[in-house]
Amino acid sequence: MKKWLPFALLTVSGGVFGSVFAMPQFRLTAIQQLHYDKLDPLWEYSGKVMSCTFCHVNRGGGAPWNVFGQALQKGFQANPKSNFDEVLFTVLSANGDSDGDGYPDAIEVFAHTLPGDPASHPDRPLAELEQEFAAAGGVAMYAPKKGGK
Ligand SMILES: [Ca+2]
Repeated sequence: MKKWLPFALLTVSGGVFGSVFAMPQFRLTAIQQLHYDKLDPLWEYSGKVMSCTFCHVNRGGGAPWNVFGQALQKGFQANPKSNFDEVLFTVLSANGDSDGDGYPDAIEVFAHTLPGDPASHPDRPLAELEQEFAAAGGVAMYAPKKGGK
């Protein structure tokens, strides 16, 4: 009887809460911290908001990581005691362009393109986006929430 319990739990959680439980914590944090949850009221269930290729090479996630994912890994190595949300904010605040497509990572986040894939980038002039980004609050919009999540 006992050996069936994990299977039974998987079946139950795979139903209603499947997407939420299947979504890794880093992705859950990033989606909310970068306001991607505002794109779809059912983001927790659709699983389509912010693809794994935001940080990973493969659509299914896991190793290897793309250049933006590697920037986050380096951030963790530099500050091993930091939480993910702090590392993410530090990397975005550095105003780097991980994939070298001419659009800084934070601008790509703002424009909903992939900061780790040079084939994905905004199709509008950088100066125009930078102005909009600054008017919306700039990188401070992506600061970790004080007092934890
Ligand atoms: Ca890009």
